[in-house]
Parts: sequence; C-alpha cells; structure tokens
Amino acid sequence: DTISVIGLGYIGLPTAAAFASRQKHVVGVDVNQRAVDTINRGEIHIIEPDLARLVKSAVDDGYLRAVTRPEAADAFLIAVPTPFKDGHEPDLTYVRAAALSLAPILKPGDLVILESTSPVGTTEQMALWLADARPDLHFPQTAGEQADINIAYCPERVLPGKIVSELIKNDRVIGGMTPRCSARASELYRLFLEGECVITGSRTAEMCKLTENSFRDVNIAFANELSLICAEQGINVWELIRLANRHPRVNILQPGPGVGGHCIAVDPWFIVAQNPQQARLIRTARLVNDDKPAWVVEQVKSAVAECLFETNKRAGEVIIACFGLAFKPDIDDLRESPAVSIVQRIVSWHQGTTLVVEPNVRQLPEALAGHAALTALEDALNRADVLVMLVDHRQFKALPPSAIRQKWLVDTRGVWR
Ligand code: SAJ
Repeated sequence: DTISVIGLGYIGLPTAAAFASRQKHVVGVDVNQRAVDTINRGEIHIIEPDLARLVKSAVDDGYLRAVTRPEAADAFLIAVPTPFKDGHEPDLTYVRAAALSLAPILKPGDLVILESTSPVGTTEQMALWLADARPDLHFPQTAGEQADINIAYCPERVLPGKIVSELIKNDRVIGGMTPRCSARASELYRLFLEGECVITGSRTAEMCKLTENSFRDVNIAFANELSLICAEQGINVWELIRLANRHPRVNILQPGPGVGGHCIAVDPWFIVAQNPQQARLIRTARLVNDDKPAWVVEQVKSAVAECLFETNKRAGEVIIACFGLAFKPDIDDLRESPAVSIVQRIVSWHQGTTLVVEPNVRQLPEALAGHAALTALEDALNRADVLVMLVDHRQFKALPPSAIRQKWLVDTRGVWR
C-alpha cells in the first residue's frame, strides 16, 4: 500500500517520515521544487528536533520520496496551509488545489484524509469538490457506507519543537464522514500511533481542533489582561499568578509580549468568522492578545523617557537592547512573532541604537536588517541603557540576577525581575 502526503511542511513532512519509518512506501507531494529536492537528498528544509534523522533514514531506506505532482496511492493525507484573508476569513485555496490535484488519480477504495486546520464543514466541502471532479465515483455524502472513496478529517495537535514525539504519542481525533471512513483512517494512523484514536464525525473533529487552540488563546488573553491590570495597580503579575495557581482549581497561563506562531493567533478567527454573533469571548481574547505588542512598546517608550530625564543623555545616545525574537522560547522560528513586531515598532521610533540578542539565529530578519544590530548577550548587557526582555530562552533565564544591572527594564516574560 502506498501513502501519499500532500504538503511537506511542519506537519506533512514529519507525518510522511513517521509512516516511512514503519516501512510503508510514502510519496510526499509539494509544489515547492526546492523542498522536494532537499527531501530527496535526505535533508530537510525546516528546523525541528529529531526530524532530520527521521527523514534521512526514511529516504536512505527507500521508503520516502518527494515529487511535485501527486501520483496514484491508496491513502492521501492533505496537510497544506489554511491561512486567513483580510477580514479574518479562512482561505481554503490550498485545500481546494490539493483536492483537485489528486481527484484525477483517485480509484475505488482510496482514503482521503484532511489534516489542515479548517473551518467546520470543510471536509464536506472537499468531498463536494472531489465529487464534482469525479462524477464516475461514489462519495460518502451521497453513497454513505457504500461510497467508493472514504473521507475523514484528522487534525494534528503537535507542538512545534516536540513534533516528532507528540506526533506518535498524542491521542488523535478521527472524524470520518461515515463510520467506515473513521475505521479506515484509524487503521492507517495506528501504523505509527502510540496514542489512542478517538472516533467522531468530521464536523466535530474540525471544531475540536479550533477549540483546542482557542482555549489556549483565551487563557493566554486572561494572563495578558491581568498583566495590564497589575501594571496599573503596581502588582507583580507573575507573583500574583503563582499565588493564585496555589488554588486547587485555578491554573492561569503566563503573560507575554503577545501570541505568535501560525496556529493560536489564526484558528480562533475561523470560529469567529463562522459564528460572529456567538463567539464574543473568543474574538475579544484575540483582540487582547493582538494588542499586547503595542502596549509593550508604550512601556519601552516610558522607560526611555525616564532614562532621558534621569541621565541627561540625548535621545540619539540611548541604547535599547531587545532579548529574543522567536515566537516562543528555545526555537528559531521568527514567523508571526510578537517579538519581531515589537522590535520593528521600536526601531521605527527610537533615535538611538537598538541591539538585538537572539541566540537561535545568525542574522536578523529582513524587516529589521539595517535598523537594529544583532549582538551577543554580554555585549548587549554591557552597552544598553534600556533592556527589553521578549522571549524567555534558556540562555536568558540562566543569567544570575546580578547580571541585570540596568535600572530600566521592560520584562514581558517575568524572568529578570
Ligand atoms: N504563550 C504565552 N503564554 C503561555 C503560553 C504560550 O504567551 O502561557 C505564547 C507563546 O509565547 C507563543 C504562543 O503563545 O507566542 C503560542 O505558543 P504555544 O506554545 O502555546 O503553541 P504553538 O503555537 O507552538 O502550538 C499550538 C499547540 N496548541 C495547544 O497547545 C492547544 C499545539 O498543540 C498545536 O498543534 C499547534 O498550536 C497547532 O499546530 O495548531
């Protein structure tokens, strides 16, 4: 049996490699020729612990190869991006393109699984696109259990930085369009899954994925809102949360510079777009988290103003050092990072030098190149007047309190003060 994985990004590539590691023949499909060439050399185009080793052995052993156009297979997994358009409407262009690309090669008995985070109803929509393209085949929405093609929605829930282990260990929600679709999909994932397959319908499975990330977003928004309230009241929000979390039924998350990444800041909008009247808390949480970077920049401006007042320096002489650019600790992923957006806003207004310390990258992203200077931790601590702590990387957390001598510190993660 051959498995085809369409979309070889952060989810598709590890999934393809996981099947290949169980001696299944896997054909990975991606429109990006460079990604395809890289994988066929046994290398990877993304950074994720353990993935390089897994892909290398899959390719070397002949179980995984990559192509740019889908080939016939027995099971197809679609793991393509589902971004949103302006106005926060989900954009299903890539799902539709993937479905239409495999439609011509479908044959009776095939299984099609959608893994991409999607608004409720997308799997049914995908089945309609396939049925339109292949009137000669029977699909679950009309043929039910007698369908030629089995279709299911099976979301991933892996944490970037721990993808390979979570892919295998996490329980998996299986949303078949019919019970037979669910049974076929479970059978497939059981090839590598150590977690359980939990069966439901496709719409509930779609909503489940959106719910998980919205839950986290709402809880982070609660912590971020507390950080604003505590700043007004002169209370240390991290001490407050530590104390409140001693209650047996309270478990507050950590405030930060905002919410980044490609999932938590996006997925709640899918719920809001479909349910604008009902999704009031979910929408507000998004807005609270999206407003946090602007608030942090205001804190930096106040710190610089105090520094100018107390030191008699000129504005152009004040040095600001920003610590961390990644969207969360101990990764090198800068995409959709609130830290990057904060540093961008700082350099657009600050007249003096802005230093950046990011131990996980070798160069600044394009948006900052020429406007800030990447430097070493010690150098920034020696030279800066104002410190801005943005990401709690382990190198920063390991510093002794005596290393932070500056009076002006904006600490969005609560690790230095
Ligand atoms: N963050 C905080 N405070 C916290 C926790 C996180 O400010 O207490 C921030 C982080 O700094 C980061 C953002 O939230 O900017 C998101 O980070 P994360 O570690 O919470 O999540 P992601 O985006 O790396 O991965 C999430 C996970 N979802 C949940 O935990 C419910 C993961 O399991 C999903 O598979 C992934 O989204 C996805 O692909 O949907």
